[in-house]
Amino acid sequence: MEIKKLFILIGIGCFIGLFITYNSAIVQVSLKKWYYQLSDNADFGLDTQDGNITSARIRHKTANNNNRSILSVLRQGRLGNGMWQYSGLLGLANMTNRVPILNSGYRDIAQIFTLSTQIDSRINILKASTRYEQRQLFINVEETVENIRNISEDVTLKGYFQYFRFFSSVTETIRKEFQFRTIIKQQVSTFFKKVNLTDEQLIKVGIHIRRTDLNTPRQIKQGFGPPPTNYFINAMNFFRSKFRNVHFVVCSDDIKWAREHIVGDDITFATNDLAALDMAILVSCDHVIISNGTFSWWVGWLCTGITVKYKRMPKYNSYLYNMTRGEYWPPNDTYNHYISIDTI
Ligand SMILES: *[C@@H]1O[C@H](CO)[C@@H](O)[C@H](O)[C@H]1NC(C)=O
Ligand SMILES: *[C@@H]1O[C@H](CO)[C@@H](O)[C@H](O)[C@H]1NC(C)=O
Ligand SMILES: *[C@@H]1O[C@H](CO)[C@@H](O)[C@H](O)[C@H]1NC(C)=O
Ligand SMILES: *[C@@H]1O[C@H](CO)[C@@H](O)[C@H](O)[C@H]1NC(C)=O
Ligand SMILES: *[C@@H]1O[C@H](CO)[C@@H](O)[C@H](O)[C@H]1NC(C)=O
Ligand SMILES: *[C@@H]1O[C@H](CO)[C@@H](O)[C@H](O)[C@H]1NC(C)=O
Ligand SMILES: *[C@@H]1O[C@H](CO)[C@@H](O)[C@H](O)[C@H]1NC(C)=O
Ligand SMILES: CC(=O)N[C@H]1CO[C@H](CO)[C@@H](O)[C@@H]1O
Repeated sequence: MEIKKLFILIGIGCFIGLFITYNSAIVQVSLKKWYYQLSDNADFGLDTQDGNITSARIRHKTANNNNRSILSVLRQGRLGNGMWQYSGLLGLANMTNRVPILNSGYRDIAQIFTLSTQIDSRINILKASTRYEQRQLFINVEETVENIRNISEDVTLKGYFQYFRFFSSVTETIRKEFQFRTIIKQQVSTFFKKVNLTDEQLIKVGIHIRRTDLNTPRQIKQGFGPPPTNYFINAMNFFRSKFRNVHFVVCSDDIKWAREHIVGDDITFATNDLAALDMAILVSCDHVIISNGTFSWWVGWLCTGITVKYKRMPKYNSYLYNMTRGEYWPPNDTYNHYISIDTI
């Protein structure tokens, strides 16, 4: 009995020790390695040499590429950030010849889109393995790739990867995977029927207005601030003069503000509780008008018509602007056409 208690105490002590090591390391920016003893799951392994652990590795039974190291990414933020992290993972796995695996934090994304990447909750153990943390200030794809290549073990990424160059090598794959599941598409068509916007002749323009969490002085200074009202008015007038039969569909986290400031008899306000449904509604419009925010970025990227963005977003020479070296918006291509509109 006493011995059993002692073992339990030692166990708890080790756990706390690991926990503290793990958490204190999160704040560091450089490479860190953790080794973690697992005994009861054959799928996980530790490489040892003369009894010393040399690396922690997950051996995947299902993948026939067991000799390729795994890449995974922590899940942070909401839908838009989850999409960045997923596409960053796929692109970086491609560039570093690794097997991408998702932790169970990605279930929400997998419920919205049909992802090719396997979710495996056991991947959480990689927290205990090697971790590579994206440097906050610069989004440097080449350096990230080199850093990952320099590690032979499995790697868990931590970061937001809000930069399209992270997934440029797999753009087509991302486009294919980020198609809404049938159940969401059905909700979209139910919505359009409910608000009587099924007329094929009608040019539908989605407007995403994000305000509530972007309005602090710090965020505005950093280049994140919400676009001014006049931007939305000008953007709407751009479409009103371009097409005869245009109707706007507004999705916003501040629908009260939107109703007060965005006026006209050619507007429908969507009041859904589901971010994914809002995104699907906006993307299925012919064209979109977007705000700041990762959610808006993805709406603009996924919509295959014209994407109108605020000309001063991100603010010139701001933190956000510098972070992507002025390349926050991807170039126009087969699917994307960006038009910038100002307040004047
Ligand atoms: C294993 O660890 C012991 C004790 O830390 C050390 O003396 C020994 O050199 C290590 N062996 C290898 C192969 O690293
Ligand atoms: C994987 O590694 C094992 C042990 O290192 C080796 O025996 C096996 O041939 C390798 N498999 C492939 C496909 O390279
Ligand atoms: C990377 O992506 C390209 C384009 O999809 C593909 O042809 C290639 O096989 C991928 N490489 C790896 C290592 O996944
Ligand atoms: C990767 O490893 C090489 C060779 O050891 C080294 O020269 C280089 O600086 C490393 N790169 C990074 C980004 O740490
Ligand atoms: C639905 O919209 C069409 C125009 O697209 C209009 O003619 C019709 O009256 C509307 N129906 C209802 C019930 O509002
Ligand atoms: C962004 O870069 C410019 C030019 O290098 C610099 O003047 C400016 O201070 C930078 N902005 C921030 C927020 O670091
Ligand atoms: C896309 O094309 C438009 C012209 O139609 C141009 O004004 C805009 O700068 C281009 N956007 C990008 C990101 O290159
Ligand atoms: C795309 C982007 O950078 N959006 C930012 C808008 O502002 C919010 C709140 O500050 C940020 O979290 C987003 O990253």
